[in-house]
Amino acid sequence: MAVLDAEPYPFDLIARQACLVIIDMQRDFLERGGFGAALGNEVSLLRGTIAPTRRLLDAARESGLTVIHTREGHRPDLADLPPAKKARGRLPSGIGDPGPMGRILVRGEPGHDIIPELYPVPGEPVVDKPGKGAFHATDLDAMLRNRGITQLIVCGVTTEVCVNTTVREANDRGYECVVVEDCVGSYFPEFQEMGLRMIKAQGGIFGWVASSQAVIAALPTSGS
Ligand code: TIU
Repeated sequence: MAVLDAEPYPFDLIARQACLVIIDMQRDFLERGGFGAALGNEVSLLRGTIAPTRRLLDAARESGLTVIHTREGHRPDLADLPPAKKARGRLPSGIGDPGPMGRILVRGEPGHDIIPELYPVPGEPVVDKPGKGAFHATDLDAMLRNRGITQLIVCGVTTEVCVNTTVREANDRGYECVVVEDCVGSYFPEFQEMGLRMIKAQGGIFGWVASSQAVIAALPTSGS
């Protein structure tokens, strides 16, 4: 066990029971021409998360931590796309429609895939999720339980949407979550701040918040 410097109070990290979960670091959210941009967002605000997440991912791989990636998206036939989600925003070009990186948020299309900087390596599961939360309609919970995982170190985008939804789902299922403040990003600076404050308020109502430096410092050196 290692003590991880976190808010609202130190977190007791048990590396063999912990998993790095990287949420939706997909081209559709982080690059121009994708779904994030179609919603009217400036994607450059998210790109600051890439370098610290890369450093944390390297350290997690080095120390033998379980790493799981998620992607938000839908089947090519859109059978898993709720009509309400398709209609939301009244977008001229929305989910399933052609865009500069292929059909928007559709599995198998270039825009749906994970950015090259954080691409999974063999052995790291990728969870394809149709919703904002990573537990809804996926096998993530089974994967975590099969591996004896009880602690999630959470990175990804966006802080107030898929990260917050996933952390709330995980918290209700009994997992302890540490959200890595410099490895989660929002298109809205005020939502970034509030998204993190909502997690750690009230004695850590949904979990803990820590820096990537603090997480890296608490990881075991490989083999220990
Ligand atoms: N729009 C927005 O902020 N986010 C999403 O739609 N998905 C995720 O956060 N992954």
